[in-house]
Amino acid sequence: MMKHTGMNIHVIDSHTGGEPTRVVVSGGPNLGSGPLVERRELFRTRFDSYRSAIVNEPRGSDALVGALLCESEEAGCASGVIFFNNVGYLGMCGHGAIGVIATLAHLGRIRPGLHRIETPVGVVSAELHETGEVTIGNVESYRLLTNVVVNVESFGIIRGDVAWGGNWFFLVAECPIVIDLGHLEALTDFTWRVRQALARDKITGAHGAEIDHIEVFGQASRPDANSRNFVLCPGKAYDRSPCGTGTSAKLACLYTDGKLGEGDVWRQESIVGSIFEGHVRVRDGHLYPFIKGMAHINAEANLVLTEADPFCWGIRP
Ligand code: PYC
Repeated sequence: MMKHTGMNIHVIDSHTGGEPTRVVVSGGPNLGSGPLVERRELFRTRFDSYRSAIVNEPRGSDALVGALLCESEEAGCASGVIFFNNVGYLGMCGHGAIGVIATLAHLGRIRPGLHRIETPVGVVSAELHETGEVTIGNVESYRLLTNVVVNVESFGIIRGDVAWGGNWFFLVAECPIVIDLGHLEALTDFTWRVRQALARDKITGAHGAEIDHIEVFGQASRPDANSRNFVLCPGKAYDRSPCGTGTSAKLACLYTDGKLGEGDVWRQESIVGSIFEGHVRVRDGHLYPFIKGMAHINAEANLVLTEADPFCWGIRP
């Protein structure tokens, strides 16, 4: 019989448009109180093994995004949340925020209506509709750089925009590879090379922040969608959903280019065919994206940590 570390981590899993979220309801690291950005730093520096135990193999997968529920600092929030993945920590996460709201509803902690959740990059609103769909009112989003030229190994000159949607994105409007599941390897290879070229050329987000999400666009496969995307996440997994923060960054670019008006609907299709519906609102010259999607709860479990398990704390790169 394996010796138990005494730790059980209660999680609820869901997927939003195919992209998985694992919400840590209890048993995660105790990060105390204070600004969420500081608690995320504490998570990173003192408790990173929890991140790996929760989302990495053998319990998780490269695609899984974790969401640690924390007490919020801001008044009137349903919860605070810190998102993390196979290699580190996120600012916001659109599909994850939709998963968090579905999870809080599943737990009976919230009912349909308007809620707020606090993330390390700001408070977002979340409207839980009677249908179970969720509309996230994201943090302010904007385009930082336009028509940036990078020389990408094996592909040559590629142009794209740098935009913030709660994470930093490089957005390539015209992808040289067909965006469908048959081209996953080629898409991953291309976007990974784009990321490497950005790092080589020291092209960053604001204040030198690393651009760790690459988003490329092509023709939608569904008649009810405006575009289809492929998003490479920081740990080299691709987003199965249309990526909430990536769609926010796209909306910021479209609005700034005059291609989308305030309140106009943009339907972003993902590589697996799921849809996020987005629009923007402008307040005092600041642009706020709204992203609607649906999460489905698909597991509720206790993660068991046993001392004799050589991979108790996950397989790390
Ligand atoms: O939906 O914002 C998102 C997201 C970021 C990384 C994976 N999903």
